[in-house]
Amino acid sequence: MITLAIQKKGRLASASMELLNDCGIHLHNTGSDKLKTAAVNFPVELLFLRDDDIPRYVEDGIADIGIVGDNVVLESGAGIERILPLGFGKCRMSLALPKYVDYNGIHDLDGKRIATSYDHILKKFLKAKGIRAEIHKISGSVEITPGIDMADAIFDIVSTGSTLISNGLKEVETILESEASVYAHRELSDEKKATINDLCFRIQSVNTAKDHKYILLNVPNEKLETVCRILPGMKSPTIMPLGEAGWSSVHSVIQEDRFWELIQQLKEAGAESLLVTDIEKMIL
Ligand code: PRT
Ligand code: ZN
Repeated sequence: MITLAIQKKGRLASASMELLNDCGIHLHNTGSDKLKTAAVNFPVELLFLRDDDIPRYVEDGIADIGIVGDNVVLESGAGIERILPLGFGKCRMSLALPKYVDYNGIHDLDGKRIATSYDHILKKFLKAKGIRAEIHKISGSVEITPGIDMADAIFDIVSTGSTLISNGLKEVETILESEASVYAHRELSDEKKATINDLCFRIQSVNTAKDHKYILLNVPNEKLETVCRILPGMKSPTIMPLGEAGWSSVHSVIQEDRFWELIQQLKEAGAESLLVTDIEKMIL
């Protein structure tokens, strides 16, 4: 049995629960006020926590693993191991200034007041760059501080950038990229490691499937070679003869992020009747 800590409420909470569900892990229904719950069909118990508490719970071994943003783990300084990035909760941590202030490089921040909730990450970064600045740690609404003359700059999480824009700020330096990841306690029994490997295998199969599409297309035999050269596939594509003489059906798997580009190329190469479907699980 392993204990997995996930965020109770917030940006990572529903994606974490959805991921477990996609992995075929079903939970005992314990209502919305739950602090912990066990799965009915997998040896895992879930702890629902504030995201800031997750690194410490994993470091102390109260939870064996946790799903939490890389930014939160770095800020906590917890000695835990990142075992699997998950591809959701993506964001960056950046320095931003009022948009009318000139910016020529990091040394412009020397002697300035910077507001942030992430003072450890910022301190480390400024030290490495040899910048002396006054760090003002505040717990929320960092983006309003330059407007009320509490700070000259901010260091905060950015996703679309619209919060910065609506507060009259511009992003000037990205210090780190972050996403939700699985982190593990440093010393685990072999039995727990095996269960965690099983869980990570399921997660990878689900996430790889999300990044790919299954496609079927009809191709005149004389164009097969050109079409197959365009298709990356997992190995080579499957080719089957169609009922109509001189035509074949080609099946393959393509990456979601190259989808539109490849479809266009395939059409130009003579493919017809393209059918595209989602893949539920994919094991490489
Ligand atoms: O209650 P609890 O402590 O558990 O949650 P929380 O309020 O501390 O965190 P929560 O749920 O807001 O975020 C959890 C994690 O999601 C963060 O630690 C990041 O790893 C990740 N994440 C991804 C984000 C964002 N995107 C994000 N956009 N966290 C916060 N934001 C905020 C940001 O602080 C800023 O105010 O959204 C605003 C910026 O968004 P844009 O799109 O306008 O740039
Ligand atoms: Zn938090």
